Amino acid sequence: MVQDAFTKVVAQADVRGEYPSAGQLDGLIALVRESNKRIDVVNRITSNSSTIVASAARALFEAQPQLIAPGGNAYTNRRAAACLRDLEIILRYVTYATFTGDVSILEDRALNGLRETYQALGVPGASVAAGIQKLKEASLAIANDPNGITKGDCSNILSEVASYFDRASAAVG
Ligand code: PEB
Repeated sequence: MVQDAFTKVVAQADVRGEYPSAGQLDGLIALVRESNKRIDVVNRITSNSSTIVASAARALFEAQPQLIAPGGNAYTNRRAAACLRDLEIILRYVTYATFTGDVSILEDRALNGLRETYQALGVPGASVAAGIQKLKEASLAIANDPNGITKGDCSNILSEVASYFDRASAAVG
């Protein structure tokens, strides 16, 4: 089920028939307090998404040129386009997870069954996983850019974002 950080706490409390714990409330208070960072990160990734996808694909094809050579899974423009599209979809779901502060939308709507889909299509999952790691690098570089933004400690939100990319690459790799 798709949840956000708040819904998740409430749903867990309801299963126990209890109020949310003090620790859970502290977590949600911290989430609200830090929410400008979260929204800034989502905004930066979203508004640079085509640059991020293009540079991740370029880096992937540079590292694994056999993918775009005759016989490779991304050979022909149609399949290279499908590859870029897949990276774009993953990036979009990572931004949704970041925005909601919860991995479930990424899990349920993108990663669930993706490994099996790739196996059935003959798309090399390990290469997709490598592409997702390139997406992560490109996204974090842009999110972490100190220019044009109030300086602050963004290590928590950036490691959370990194964990969503890692989850996605582990799901297909
Ligand atoms: C998943 N990818 C492909 C297809 C689907 C997905 C369902 C088949 C249908 C189609 O082509 O549109 N769709 C995609 C996704 C969601 C979704 C993530 C989540 C919600 O709905 N080939 C490579 C690279 C890699 C790649 C390693 C990184 O060599 C991707 C990019 N995906 C790739 C390719 C195809 C594909 C389809 C090349 C086309 C395969 C083919 O038609 O032979």
